[in-house]
Amino acid sequence: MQKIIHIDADCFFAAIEMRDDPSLIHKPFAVGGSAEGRGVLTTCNYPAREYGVRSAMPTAQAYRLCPELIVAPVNISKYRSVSALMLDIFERFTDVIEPLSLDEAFLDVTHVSSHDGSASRIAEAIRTAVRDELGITVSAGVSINKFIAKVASDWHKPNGLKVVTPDEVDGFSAALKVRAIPGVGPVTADKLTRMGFNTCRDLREADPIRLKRRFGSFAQTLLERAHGRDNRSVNTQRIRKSISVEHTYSSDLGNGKPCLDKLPGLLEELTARIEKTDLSRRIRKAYIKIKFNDFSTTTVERVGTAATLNDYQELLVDGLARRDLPIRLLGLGVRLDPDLPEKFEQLPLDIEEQHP
Ligand code: TTP
Ligand code: MG
Repeated sequence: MQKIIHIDADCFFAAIEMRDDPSLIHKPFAVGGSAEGRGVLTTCNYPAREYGVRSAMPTAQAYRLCPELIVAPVNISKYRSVSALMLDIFERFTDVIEPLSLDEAFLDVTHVSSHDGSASRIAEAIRTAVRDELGITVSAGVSINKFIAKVASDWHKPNGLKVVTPDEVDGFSAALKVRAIPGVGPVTADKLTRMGFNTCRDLREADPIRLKRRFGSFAQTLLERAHGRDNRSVNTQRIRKSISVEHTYSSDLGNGKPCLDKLPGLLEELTARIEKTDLSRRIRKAYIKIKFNDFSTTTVERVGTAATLNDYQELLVDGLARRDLPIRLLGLGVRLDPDLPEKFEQLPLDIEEQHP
């Protein structure tokens, strides 16, 4: 049986802006284009949602619902970098990750042995790491397949965790409205309701032939989801560019020997990760990452380096010299060759003939 976690950040773009300007936290706040420029909102915080303000709403309309709404412009490169850091955190827990958007991903933790192999505890550890290191909250759903995990991550939003155990899947899915099934938009939901199917429990009783006539190949999916079933696997198409480990220390390390003393332990962890991923032949160079206690971050990397203690010591000494401050976080990593993964290497040889 699979163990799947679905993670979705809470009011993602707005959360990042609130982190950077905490005076916005308790005020209705949104991120989007200006009303004058006929802009729309990308998202808004939860206080703004109480006024009925929503994603994709024209900003002018949002002001009518909530005149005191504060709207900040979209800073997509900032959100992209937070998204990349979030993925780095996920990668500490599992290699089987399918990002769905900037703020959302499926993680398969079926074969993860840390946290006693408990998917719920892994999900909590991820939520804590994201909150502590990135200053935003994420909600998580944990279950035996993608469908249930995704529905569950919305259950206790914001900043919530919902676990649907194998025993609970049947009852949990039966009670869902048909609209909760991915792919069922307002039009399909309306059709299903008019056929008498409001919940997944109703849908389970549907005549498969009638359903097929109405919805074609989607009928099969509808019936599976109605029973809480979903056999899709987590699809890791991302091409890995690096492998790394990092550690945030509960009290800051002195700038110097205390940091060097941490290297052997970190390297051991990194080596274990490299061995697990079977990507060692693609290592191009080593790098270290340092976060000082003023939260500034620096990385040091150099061609010709490898994942050896000696190379990391030299890189670390260079990095520590950049600021005379105590250290909050240390990371070791290797950059990988931009080789394509194996499955891309198996392209048919007559590919040029197919695309003259
Ligand atoms: P969502 O996860 O859909 O929304 P959210 O994270 O803002 O709020 P929630 O707490 O309900 O999950 O989308 C993630 C980000 O994608 C969102 O912060 C902004 C962006 N986005 C748009 O730019 N346009 C849109 O229409 C939507 C829905 C989201
Ligand atoms: Mg979100």
